[in-house]
Amino acid sequence: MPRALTRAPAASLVRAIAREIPAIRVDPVRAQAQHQSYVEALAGLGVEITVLETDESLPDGCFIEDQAVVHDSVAFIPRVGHPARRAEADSVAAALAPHVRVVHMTGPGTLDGGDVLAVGRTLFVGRSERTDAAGVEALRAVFGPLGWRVVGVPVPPDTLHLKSVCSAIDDRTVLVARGALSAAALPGVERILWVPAEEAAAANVVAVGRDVLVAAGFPATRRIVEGLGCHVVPLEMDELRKVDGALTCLSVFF
Ligand code: CIR
Repeated sequence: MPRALTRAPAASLVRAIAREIPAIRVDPVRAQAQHQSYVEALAGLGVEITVLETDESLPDGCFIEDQAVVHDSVAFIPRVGHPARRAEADSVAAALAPHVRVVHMTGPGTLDGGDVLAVGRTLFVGRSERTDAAGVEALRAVFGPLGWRVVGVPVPPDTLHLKSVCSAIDDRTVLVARGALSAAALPGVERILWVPAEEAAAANVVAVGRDVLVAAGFPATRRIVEGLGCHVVPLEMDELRKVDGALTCLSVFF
């Protein structure tokens, strides 16, 4: 049974980092409801969920994906790119420690889990505002010896993370927002499905087998995913999106 770690948004989400000041302030209660629907959807697909305690001192704490990269029973705990989010790591590492080997990033550099896209045995790593070359090297030092190919990918300047504009559906298929990346940026990926630019926010999906969580309100993306023979689970994400949250951000699978 797949397992995922999550943490519900705190009331302090109003102080979360946001690329743009949202026209309307984020409503934590609505964000909590959207998060709860996400957790219920994963649980309904047979994912065993561990929920970390909500912590008011961590406004971005629900975006747990950034704090750990887990593969082959190894959890890499990065130094994340935004200093205000570094206090989130300890509770994530502690929750994973009973289940996987935890390796902390100790050298220079930074990396956010939202920049790491796993496709088959390749980890594509966005070079972004949050992840630098040393961060990519630190990840390579841990996963390279385990047989992972680690490939750096430049992320467009106006984009938070690599996975803000793409995500994997299975070991050979990646959904990409048209105009954000070229196919050449993802060498070796067998099938790229292009989400229309106006639905770029929907390129971030979570696949659990052939069931795929897709942000609600993006009909073209839904049709693309259904065209693969997948079952789409639509989820309202507009509140979390105000503070740059997307579906993958809300969990760490381990
Ligand atoms: C941040 O700026 O760090 C948060 N407000 C959003 C993080 C989203 N995380 C992700 O896409 N993996």
